[in-house]
Amino acid sequence: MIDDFHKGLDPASVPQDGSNLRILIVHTRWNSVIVQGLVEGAKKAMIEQHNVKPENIVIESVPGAYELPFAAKKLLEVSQIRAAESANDLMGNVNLLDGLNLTSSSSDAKPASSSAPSASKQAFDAVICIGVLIKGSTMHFEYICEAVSQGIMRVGLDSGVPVIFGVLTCLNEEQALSRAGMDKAGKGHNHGLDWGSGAVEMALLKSRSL
Ligand code: DLZ
Repeated sequence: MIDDFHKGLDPASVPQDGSNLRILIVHTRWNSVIVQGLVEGAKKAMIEQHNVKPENIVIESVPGAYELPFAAKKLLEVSQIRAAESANDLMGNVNLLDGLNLTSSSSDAKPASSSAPSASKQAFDAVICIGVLIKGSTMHFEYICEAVSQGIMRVGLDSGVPVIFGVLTCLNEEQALSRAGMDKAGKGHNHGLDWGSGAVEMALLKSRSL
């Protein structure tokens, strides 16, 4: 047994400053108590360890884990279109969402004279998908786990924006509670903390010039 065994993610070798990042958390409403603990963990790490501004963490919910990849893809695309639209506004007031059948109000577009895009017009730099899947007595669990893990990876690779796999795939509720740091014995570790740090590190890696 290693004496200084550390559960979870070791810190990166250099500080990861997230003060200019905008992060999307999409979480499920299935297993909501445990999911909420994980969401809080992710927020805590981003704000307290990486200086992400609380107003730059956007939180959306979906019914279950199966819906996570679709929501991540759609919300990411909308944020990218809004950011492009905002950049366009600075130059010539073209609204890219017009005609795309996406819910956006052009009334909140900035006038051409405004200086920098507001934080809400910055595209997301990373997405964290958070959910808890607990095995039942049928094959449902296996199908959903496979679909969700593949779907989340696909959104990240297709978009070029890191998408963190914050989905616990547990055999029972005790395992899930422990991995959210909510077990009675207090020996668990909140994986949400690691997902928050991971999102910041990957967002910075995405824009790093090597
Ligand atoms: C249906 C279902 C079941 C049985 N279990 C879970 C679960 O443990 N965790 C979770 O996030 N979602 C579950 N769902 C819902 C599915 O993810 C999905 O929302 C529905 O199949 C509708 O597409």
